[in-house]
Amino acid sequence: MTGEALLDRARALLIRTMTFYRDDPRTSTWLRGRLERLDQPLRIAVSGRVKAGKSTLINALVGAELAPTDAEERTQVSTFYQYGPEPKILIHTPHGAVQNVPVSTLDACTIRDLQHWRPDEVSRLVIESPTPGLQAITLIETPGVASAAVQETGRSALAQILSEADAVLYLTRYPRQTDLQFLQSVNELQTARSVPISTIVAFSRADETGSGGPEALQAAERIAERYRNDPTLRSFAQHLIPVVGLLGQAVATMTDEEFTALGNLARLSQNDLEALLLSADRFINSKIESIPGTIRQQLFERFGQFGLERALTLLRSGTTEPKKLRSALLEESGLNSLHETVHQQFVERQDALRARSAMLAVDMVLRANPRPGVQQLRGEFERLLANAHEWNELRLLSELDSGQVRFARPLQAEAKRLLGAFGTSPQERLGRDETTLTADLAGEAAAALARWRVQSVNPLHDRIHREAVRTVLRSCERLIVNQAAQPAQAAQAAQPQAAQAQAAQPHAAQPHAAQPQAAQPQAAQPQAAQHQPTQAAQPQQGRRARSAPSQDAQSYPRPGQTQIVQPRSEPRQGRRRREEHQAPQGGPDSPGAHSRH
Ligand SMILES: Nc1nc2c(ncn2[C@@H]2O[C@H](COP(=O)(O)OP(=O)(O)OP(=O)(O)O)[C@@H](O)[C@H]2O)c(=O)[nH]1
Ligand SMILES: [Mg+2]
Repeated sequence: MTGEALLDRARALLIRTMTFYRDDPRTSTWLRGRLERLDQPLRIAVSGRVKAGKSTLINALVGAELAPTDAEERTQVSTFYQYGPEPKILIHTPHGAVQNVPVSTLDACTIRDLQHWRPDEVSRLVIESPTPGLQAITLIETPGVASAAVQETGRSALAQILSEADAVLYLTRYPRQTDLQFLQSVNELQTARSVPISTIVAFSRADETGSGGPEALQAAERIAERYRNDPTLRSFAQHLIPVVGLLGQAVATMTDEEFTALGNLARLSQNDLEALLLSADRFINSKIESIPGTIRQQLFERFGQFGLERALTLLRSGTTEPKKLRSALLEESGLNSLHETVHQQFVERQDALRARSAMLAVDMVLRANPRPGVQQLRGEFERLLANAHEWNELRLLSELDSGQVRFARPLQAEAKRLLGAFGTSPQERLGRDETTLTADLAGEAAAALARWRVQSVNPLHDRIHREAVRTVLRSCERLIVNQAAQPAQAAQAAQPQAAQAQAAQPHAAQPHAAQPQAAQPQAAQPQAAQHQPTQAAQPQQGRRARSAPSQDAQSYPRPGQTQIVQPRSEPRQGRRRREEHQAPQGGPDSPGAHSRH
């Protein structure tokens, strides 16, 4: 079952459940809302403790200053940032009324005032904006975990919002007990037990780690690495990434005036610059004719000390083109890495994540509103939950990360890669780059299948490991089936050209009909396919284009919007290689070997 087929089946079950409850207007209306959401952008909840930097990171991800940021506790109301053709604010009351606040522009002050309402007066705010960064995803900022707002209304309101999200981006400056409890509670939602909710943890405000300064990010990376090995945290979240949201936000929204001012600062003498950067006061209030104090203050507030130091160091070492400077700073802020992971783990898996949300809705209704005849729906629900391969993959990835399932080196790393931990395209699953020929991919998939077949008869594996091997084998088989479909497409695409060539040269060799077999994929590759850089990403693109009509996943905005061109394969490959390099030690066939993320 592909992600799309899975989504279709989940959608059909949702519709059948809606029909079953059609005499109950409240339930069927609620289900209709869930149904409509399946065609809307993916919803990602941005959650975390008070002042973790949620609003700042939302702005950095979206590439616009939409969410108000503040040093005081402000965000009391769950706030949805979603795409809309015109700026609009919708206020939802706890009683279900929706009020439209007419606005011509979305300014932080208006949103900030509304966010300060009590949660029993305003249950949620919906901010619609024509920002391109919101075309593929909707971001939901929840009130801070353990904040006054959450304590007042109990955790149920927060749980409600999280049950509406397809995935969670959780921010913490340093994981504590409340963070773990919170992540645990998210995963204890009933359907989540069978299909873990996709969660990424960002170590936010990483520039403040330790005593701050230039070494802060390395210190944050060391802490992240420690937590990547913590089985408790890993069972909730498979990805932990240090980020400096403040720098990401500043770079993603940097103006020409700011860039010019940074350039002027970089031209000061080393001594003057060092003296300036000693404190905020000196930076803002020292007398420098060429750079007005107001712009220096703006730079300090928006970039922070760490961001300024990094920007000036880069400029002084010759990175003077705006595009290159932005790109380098986004890399240093961790935002590129976060974007990449959000893309891999959420956007590329969006059909499976949406299907999961649909299932969660069905589950909630069947539990809350049982009635005679519901058993059939429950049976369908259980079957779909048990049989969808995408969920088996997500489950197994979580088990591999938490240490419940451990394969020996290098199988652990290979299993994760084949299951799509580093990207779900055939190239990424097979650890090849984007230019790999279809024939090579098919050969690689067949080799992986053969390796894992050996594991399927390994007498040392217990039941849970045998099941895990079956899931990996299934992923290999699907890769082979997908690759087998490619030559047919390539051959079709090549037909007009081949016909022309034949007309010109009647004796030219015809491409063979493409009928590769799983076991001998190379032998059956048609010539046309050999010259195609892989076509494998195409079906995925088509799928995404349907789910997010206005922007396909290829153009899913990177931080800073269009300015940043990051070669996607590089960071992924880099991460994959790092993981494989760090793969667990142990005998090749021992299921008890230790895993290391
Ligand atoms: N140094 C530094 N400061 C940051 C960073 N991210 C956010 N901040 C600052 O931290 C404060 C809180 O940031 P917000 O983004 O408003 O945090 P929040 O989690 O949305 O806060 P609440 O919604 O009120 O819980 C602001 O003063 C931000 O400027 C960062 O990466 N580095
Ligand atoms: Mg906030």
